[in-house]
Amino acid sequence: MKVDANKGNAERETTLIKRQPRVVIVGAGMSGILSAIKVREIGCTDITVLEKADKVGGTWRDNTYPGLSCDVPAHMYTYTFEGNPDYSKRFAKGKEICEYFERVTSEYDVDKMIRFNSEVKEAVYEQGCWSLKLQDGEMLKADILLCATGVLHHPRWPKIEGLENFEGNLWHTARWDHSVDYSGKRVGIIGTGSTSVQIVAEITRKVGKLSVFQRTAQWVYPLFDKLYSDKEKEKMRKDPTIGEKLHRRYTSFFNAFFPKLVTGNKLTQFLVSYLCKWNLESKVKDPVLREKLRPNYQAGCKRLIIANGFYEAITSENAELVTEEIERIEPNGVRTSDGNLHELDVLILATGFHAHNFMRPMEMVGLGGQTLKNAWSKGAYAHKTLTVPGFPNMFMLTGPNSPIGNFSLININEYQISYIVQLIELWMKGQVDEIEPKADKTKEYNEDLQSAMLGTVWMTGCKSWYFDEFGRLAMWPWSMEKFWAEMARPQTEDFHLRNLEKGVEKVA
Ligand code: N01
Repeated sequence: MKVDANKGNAERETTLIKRQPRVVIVGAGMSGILSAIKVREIGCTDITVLEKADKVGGTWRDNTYPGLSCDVPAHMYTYTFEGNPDYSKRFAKGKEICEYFERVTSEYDVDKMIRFNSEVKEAVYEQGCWSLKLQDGEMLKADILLCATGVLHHPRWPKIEGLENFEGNLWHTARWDHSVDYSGKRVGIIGTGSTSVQIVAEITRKVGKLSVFQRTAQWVYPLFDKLYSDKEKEKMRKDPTIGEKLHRRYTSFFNAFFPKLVTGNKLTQFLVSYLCKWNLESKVKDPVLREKLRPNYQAGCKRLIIANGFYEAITSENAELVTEEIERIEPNGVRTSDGNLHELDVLILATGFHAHNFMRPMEMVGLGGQTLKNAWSKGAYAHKTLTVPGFPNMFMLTGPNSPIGNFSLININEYQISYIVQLIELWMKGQVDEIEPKADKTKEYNEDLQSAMLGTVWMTGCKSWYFDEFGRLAMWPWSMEKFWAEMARPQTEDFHLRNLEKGVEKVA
């Protein structure tokens, strides 16, 4: 094990730890790996990570499409306690990021805690204990349940007539079919979100013809990339403080920019809009194409795309932007509302994800037999993104209303886990058996969240995956400073902290 995380912390805590919880973490993506490390740091020794796939990495394992990279600077997209001097460039490729998570998993001995091919189907809570049922019927017990199941995880297949009749090759971007050689072929891609833009930039030069089906134009913010030379990487390897400084610098830079775009800072909005317009106007010379690509809403309303190469690709001779509505899919291609059939050999669905499922379809039954399906029947909600009334001793990473979209998820998850472990420590000290957020505090919190949404850029007139199926904005409407402050320490008065033996609530 690279860092003896057990040792330092276990020594710190030994005198305080009265009992060991059985901790189960669902998911071995970036938040699950982090959770395992951080829960072990407070002295937990009985930790199991259940992963339904056969590898770690979550979204970085599932997404393998050409051009996949991270639009958050790589040195910010690492855990604060473990840098990566080997990144090839500022905005690293998906493969490198996945390799980073694999390395951390093995160097921190998280692999010893993981059980692969273990999908949790059901979790039932009773008297301080979660009973988990796996896909093969095996049962497992947990005192503490951590759901690290990710956000952009369930591919969204569009409801388009005739999709099932397409006779060429068809796949969703998150399930890329590497057995198909698309070079020289007629390829269509539906969608123009962050994923599509990266793919278009990469594959246009290889395909025979590319048809990009755009329903809504998107603002594209220029990505200022940089390659790291062997010399620079060597320097970072020798001196880890360089990577740490970069991490801090990018975090402050990002914070000065993208979250403020959301919360209505006029200067940031002006700068971001200016750079997006400059990007479009300087790279797309054809006035007709340029206007088709120009969004009619404010930059940042939809998730801002940060990318290079898209405008260059879409203006190349073998690419066409199709803005007519898709009428149906036919065996040979896509029929649009102007009557044209766009004949295709390959059709790629860059149509995004069901972003509001969280740990569902896993079924959860909490206190008094209430189900999560019921509790969330009008939309997913949580107390401070982490806990749900009626579901004690259960904590979510990147739960509802986490500040995703415009910040590094790693930063968000590190703050969330630091809050969660403080509550787990109460359990370990024997002070409480059952930790459940109060329903009235959660309601109040969610009312504040929704009223704060009114002032955000997301409400300025566009549709996006930030809205759930009930039309509620499922995002974080405040500053990152507020998020960091809220995650610093749990307000114990927000929770029922129960001693089950004595049947009383305890003040921790
Ligand atoms: O998905 P999206 P994505 N007919 O939902 C269109 C993260 N990410 O996979 O805008 C026609 O953004 C839809 O059209 P419209 C990032 O957070 C991160 O691209 O709804 N079109 C849209 O154009 C991102 O936001 C990185 O009108 C249909 C597209 O499909 C999130 O993932 C890289 C349609 C879906 O766009 C999701 O991005 C990549 C239909 N029936 C992604 N249905 C990083 O670098 C949907 N569309 C970190």
